Amino acid sequence: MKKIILTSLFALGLSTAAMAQAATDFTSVDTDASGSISYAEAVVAWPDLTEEAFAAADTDGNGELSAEEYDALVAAAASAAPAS
Ligand SMILES: [Ca+2]
Ligand SMILES: [Ca+2]
Repeated sequence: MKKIILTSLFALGLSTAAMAQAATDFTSVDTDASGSISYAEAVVAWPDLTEEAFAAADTDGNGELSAEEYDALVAAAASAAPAS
């Protein structure tokens, strides 16, 4: 089901301009509003995110990122990537 929703989002064209301007705040990435970010949700905003990096960010190992875990991932990504 989740896969179908994500596919629909891509079909709606959210993958072009919206991706370039990646909405990476927690509530935007948590597309099903479950209060946590799954890997499937994360890769929509972070196409280069590997499962390994996701697992590393998931510090409590519950398979999803809390707002706190997600913020830490974003901060790490921001400091690792050169400013554009
Ligand atoms: Ca979610
Ligand atoms: Ca977690």
